[in-house]
Amino acid sequence: MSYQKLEQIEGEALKHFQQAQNSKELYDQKVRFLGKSGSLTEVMKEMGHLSKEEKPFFGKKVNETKQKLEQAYVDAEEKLKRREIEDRMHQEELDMTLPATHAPAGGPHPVYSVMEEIFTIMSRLGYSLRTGPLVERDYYNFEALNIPQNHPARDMQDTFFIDESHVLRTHTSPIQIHSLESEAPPLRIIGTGSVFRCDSDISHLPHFHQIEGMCVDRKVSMADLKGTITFFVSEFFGPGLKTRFRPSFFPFTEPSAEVDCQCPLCKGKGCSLCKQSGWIEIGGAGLINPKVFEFAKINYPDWQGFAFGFGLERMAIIKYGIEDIRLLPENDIRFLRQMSL
Ligand code: FA5
Repeated sequence: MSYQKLEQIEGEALKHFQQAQNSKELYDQKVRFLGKSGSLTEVMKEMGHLSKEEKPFFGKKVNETKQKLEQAYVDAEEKLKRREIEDRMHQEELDMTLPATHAPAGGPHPVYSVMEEIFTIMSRLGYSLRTGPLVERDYYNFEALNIPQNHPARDMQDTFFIDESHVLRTHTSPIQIHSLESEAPPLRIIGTGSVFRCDSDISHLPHFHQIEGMCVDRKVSMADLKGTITFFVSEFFGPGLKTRFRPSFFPFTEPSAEVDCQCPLCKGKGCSLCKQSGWIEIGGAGLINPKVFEFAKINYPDWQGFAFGFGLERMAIIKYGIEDIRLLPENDIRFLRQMSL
């Protein structure tokens, strides 16, 4: 009777192991047949009714059945796992026909767009790009530009000093000296990059960018300078905004001028951006001072030149009508999105 039952349990267990649809169902069947209170344990309890001679044979048979079922369980479990993986792979198959998810793309910062546009305009006039170090020797930032130690002109630019003889460059004009020292005229160069001053309000930043232009040739006059800047400014802002030149002073140019552009917000009527003047200063310019040529060991008046230096952030606020220059370095994504070009 017990042998018959054992065979019956084996047959049933094998059938249910095969039919289980997932790991949970299979495990439940394992508990049902092989668990502590499972069918096999129950049948072993019947051993008590067997004779002394029969007991070892029956015990052996029960063990064989148990081993066989345990192996059948392992096989069924493996088969189920493989099937589950295959099903998942099938469900998660890559569908190349699905529309792509949107990948947000970045854009150039308005200051860099301004920089690029200026290069494009100036390269049409034969100017090519130069750069220079951000940490400058005092000599290049001041001395060679005819701004001697203890000269009041140094107060024009509030300077961050690194040590006694090095500064964070306060303007891009040192690029003029590097170029004059290392290249032979005639020259038409444009230099750009970060500059630093201890300065901060609605129209001043401590870290801003400038663009420097320099032309050195046999005969250069204020008319050439005015013509170049007028062309450049009207190409950049469009013909709608007027520019004007005001007599000014820079130790490295003589004569010197300040270049103003009409305020884009009030169109010259006066507002908070232009401090009610109707004009915004974009930079300085002038004919290169013979003293600068002397420092750079270039023969004046055989060679003459003009130079100009504009603030890129100022040009950006004029072009895009931005009311506060400090929005530019803040990099608030909502502001930059409005500016995205
Ligand atoms: C200069 O820096 C001269 N190197 C320009 C120059 C070059 C004159 C060649 C002659 C020949 P200035 O300090 O004025 O000049 O600065 C030039 C421009 O930089 C300003 O007109 C303004 O547009 C911008 N700028 C100056 N300070 C700041 C500031 N703190 N934040 C933003 N822009 C500024």
